[in-house]
Amino acid sequence: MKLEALPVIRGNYYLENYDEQYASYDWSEAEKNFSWSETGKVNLAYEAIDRHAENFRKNKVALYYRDGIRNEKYTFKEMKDQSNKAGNVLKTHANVEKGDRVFIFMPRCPELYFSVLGAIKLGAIIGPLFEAFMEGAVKDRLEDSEAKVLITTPELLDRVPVDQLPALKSIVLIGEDIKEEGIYIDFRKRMEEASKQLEIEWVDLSDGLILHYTSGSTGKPKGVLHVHKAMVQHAQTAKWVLDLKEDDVYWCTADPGWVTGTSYGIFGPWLNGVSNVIVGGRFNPETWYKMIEEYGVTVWYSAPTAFRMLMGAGDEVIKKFDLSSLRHILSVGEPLNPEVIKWGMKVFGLRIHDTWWMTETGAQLICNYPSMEIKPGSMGKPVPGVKAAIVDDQGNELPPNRMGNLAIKKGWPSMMAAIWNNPQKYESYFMPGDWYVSGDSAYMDEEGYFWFQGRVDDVIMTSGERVGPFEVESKLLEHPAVAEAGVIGKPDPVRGEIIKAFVALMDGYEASDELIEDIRVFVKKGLAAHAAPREIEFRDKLPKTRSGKIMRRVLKAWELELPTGDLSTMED
Ligand code: 6R9
Repeated sequence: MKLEALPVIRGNYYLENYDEQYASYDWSEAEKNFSWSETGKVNLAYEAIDRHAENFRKNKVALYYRDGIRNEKYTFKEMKDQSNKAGNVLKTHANVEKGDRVFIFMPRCPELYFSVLGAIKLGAIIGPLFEAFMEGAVKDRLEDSEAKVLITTPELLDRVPVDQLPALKSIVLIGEDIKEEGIYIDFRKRMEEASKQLEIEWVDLSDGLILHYTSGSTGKPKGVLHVHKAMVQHAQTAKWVLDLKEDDVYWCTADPGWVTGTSYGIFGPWLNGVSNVIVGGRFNPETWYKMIEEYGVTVWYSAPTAFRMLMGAGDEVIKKFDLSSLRHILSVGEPLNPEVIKWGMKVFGLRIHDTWWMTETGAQLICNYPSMEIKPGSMGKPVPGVKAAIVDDQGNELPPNRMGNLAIKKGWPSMMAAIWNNPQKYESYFMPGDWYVSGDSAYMDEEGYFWFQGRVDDVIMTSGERVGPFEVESKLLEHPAVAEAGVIGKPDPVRGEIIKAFVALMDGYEASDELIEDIRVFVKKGLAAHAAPREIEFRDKLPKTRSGKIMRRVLKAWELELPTGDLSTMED
């Protein structure tokens, strides 16, 4: 589905002349922004925090933290002190050394950020976990990574099967009335007495930084390892794509348990010395708008599900807030429906810019830049220094408008360095020709814009026609009764597959045969006859990952009455 291209919004961008910069860009240019290119002393936490604490940004606010109870802010100098203290706590009481895995399992709070940075300063590999993980999910990850230290809260402790984790040597607890016996350490008490002086562990660019566990369609979640070198791309894309500048107030809504919440919730903004808003607690439309108003958020990075939920909350609530500080909005994680972009235009007067990347890619690769025309429904074009293409199953590049595997030429700075303990899995991502194969299917149009079609295994073949579930889902979402939609191919003896849609209805709508027919006709008229779902089933809620992706494999399992497999990344 192609909508008419919309014009560029505002000037003054880093990528003013995208085509020229794309043609000539070399990542070594971005490396020159870092002192390590001269000193040889590398540590991401130094570049993100200490460097600013020692320059004119010393008293600039680095972190605005807010939840239902806490309302705090920390300057770069204070962040340096706090992360040094946290580093000292981990070093002195938990013997954290370079290369150790330090996992963090707790809700967002300032201490989470102090300890993440403190652990990185020691050269440890951090492993952030979603607070909603249950015991099995926690165990799988700590076991596979052989985590030595876990930082958590007393409330979450009963989901940590300590006696089944022999590698786990210390548990740092953040909370009240902590008893320091056995392997338990009271974070707050130890922070009070910790020194603000910490000697940073200088590492190599190829040393481990962070492990993010991510689920595939089969097997247990795998640990995607990123190294310090990724900072080059975190910093550079935060300029090009997020368009971050000195006076911006930036808010990324993602949790650090998801790669977006680290690459762009911690590293990207702070590597650029930008004030970063972190909001804890649950999603709530009023609270979210209030945060934008109160902090004067200028650049906002979120995800389609969140935008759709805001959309579902109605436009009345928006009118209560002054959101005029916003100048740039971005989205990641799943297809951004043109419908949502239209809504964004209407209520914020801004286009929401889609960005495509993955846990494995570590940073943004294909994006709608603020400086270029965006095409709603398209993910945009590759960032300079990144070669993207559509390839067939043998690694041959396909011409424009042909659907195939979305692939990236190996070697961008933030590419994953390993799959933890699983070299075979790592190798399986690559194809002859040095292509990293994403597992997404897409096509590229004549102007070089990439259009997402689905995960490779989600694409539907019906009566010989290829149908991307996203297109159908997008169209379904335009129907006034549809709140959420997930589309799968259901095996069919005649047509190969037929299109089946699972739909959650907006409040105030009742399931009925008339409504089913109305929705079917709507898609048929709006998209194509072959794209209209032959079957529509209503459900109260659809299964989604915590980052908002409709879990089509769960829908498929429902449909075929098969086991649903690993659900550890599913939201509550
Ligand atoms: C950052 C992140 C990666 C998968 C990816 C794709 C989907 C991400 C998207 C998108 C359509 C976009 N995805 N961004 N699909 N348009 N702009 O999301 O990482 O959780 O590893 O997911 O998400 O299918 O392959 P991760």
